[in-house]
Amino acid sequence: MAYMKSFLSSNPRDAGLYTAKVTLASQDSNYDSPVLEDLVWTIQPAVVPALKGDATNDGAVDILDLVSIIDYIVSNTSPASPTNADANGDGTVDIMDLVWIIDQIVGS
Ligand SMILES: [Ca+2]
Repeated sequence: MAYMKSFLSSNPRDAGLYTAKVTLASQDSNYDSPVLEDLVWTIQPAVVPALKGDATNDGAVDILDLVSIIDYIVSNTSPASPTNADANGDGTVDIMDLVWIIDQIVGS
């Protein structure tokens, strides 16, 4: 009777590339264990939710985001996170996003 063993290369709870080796074994001394290829899989990092208004993508909503959006409006310089720059989520980056961010800064 053959059975299966699996050995993980490391703890597969964190993002990264993992391999596992599968070995078939038996108490029967005549059993010739087949050579199996290592199992390889990748765990992707969790998707970090976008922070509305964080145009600079530095994890905070502050005056630097206002500057980044103004740069975009005035000189078409793309913000680090165009998705976050669309703070009000209407599909465009414009003065209404500045108002949204100012409301967040003043309101907090
Ligand atoms: Ca917008």
